[in-house]
Amino acid sequence: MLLGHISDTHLGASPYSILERESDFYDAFNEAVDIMVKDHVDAVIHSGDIFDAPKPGGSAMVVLFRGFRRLVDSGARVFFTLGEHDISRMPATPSPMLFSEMGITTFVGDGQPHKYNGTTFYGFHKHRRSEIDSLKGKLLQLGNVKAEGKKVLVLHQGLVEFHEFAGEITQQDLPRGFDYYAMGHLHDRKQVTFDGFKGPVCYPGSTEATSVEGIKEREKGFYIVDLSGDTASPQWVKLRSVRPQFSFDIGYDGIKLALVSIMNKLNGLEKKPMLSITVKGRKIDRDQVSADLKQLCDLALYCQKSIEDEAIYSRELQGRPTDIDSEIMEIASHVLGSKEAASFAVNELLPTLQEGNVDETVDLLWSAFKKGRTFGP
Ligand SMILES: [Mn+2]
Repeated sequence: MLLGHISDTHLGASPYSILERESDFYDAFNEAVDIMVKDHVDAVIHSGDIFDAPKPGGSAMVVLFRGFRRLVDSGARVFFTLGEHDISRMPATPSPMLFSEMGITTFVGDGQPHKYNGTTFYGFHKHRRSEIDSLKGKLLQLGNVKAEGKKVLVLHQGLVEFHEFAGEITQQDLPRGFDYYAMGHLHDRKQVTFDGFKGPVCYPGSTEATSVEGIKEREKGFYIVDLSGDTASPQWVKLRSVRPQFSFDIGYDGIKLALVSIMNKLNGLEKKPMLSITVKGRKIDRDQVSADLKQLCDLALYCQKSIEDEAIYSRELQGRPTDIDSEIMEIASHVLGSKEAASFAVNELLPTLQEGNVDETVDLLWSAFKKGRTFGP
């Protein structure tokens, strides 16, 4: 059994509100479909965050339909679960369910066994932080299931081992004995086989960079997994249609030379890149720098510029606190009027906000309110 494992396609996203960026997400998804069709995969797993929003636009729906249709026509069965981006806060049928209604995909986020070609697929839809205990209970029960042949688990959750802040469960919460763990949620690719596990735990990462990921050099892709041997063998496939992104730190003194070498690096790219440029130095002539950067930025689809003048920063840097964490807590306590409120904001709300998970943050606020937690001074 050859498996295609894709995740976090965020169809419909358009970072920085750029139309070309919306197309980039479709390009990346379509390229992954092309490769999976060419490689004759028997099954495809999408691990959630299929769409960028619970109410996707027509373009995103059509791209997804055509992609899934091509996979099905090539003989593959398509399985999927839901991420937090697919699930509305208002109780409603998530948009990707339309495609299982039409019979072209199978929803595996229901915790039930789905048998196909001698392999059993289990999965859960995204559980938010307030629902995590219930998910842990269900995962514990999965540890006891007996299935003939291979077993695959599909989840859209972060593992603490890979991401301290975006993590919601640990590897201890995962049932042992599965041949492959098809994970979604973390946007950077990860692969590890933990001690005592039968198969690897794999995050393919997002197929294009969403706006919360910032602008930096990176690769995007997905997995082709060979399940025919004793142990699963995942191969990560890089997507070539992904728009190039670069982040450069330039010294003010050598700016002209640095710009020439960067322009050479950007030559011959198929898509105009996303750029983040930081110019560092002392007593920077900002108008001159803007003029210098213009030629470079003209080569880019989007150019994020920042100028850090050490002559201005040095006074603050001298007074920099040795323990930044306690400094943040002190400022937050001062602003919010109590230590409890500061701890709630910094330790609980900030980590999820840093990940851009506004929904999850609202969840935390709501459950704190329901539990009657008070933060008075
Ligand atoms: Mn995602």
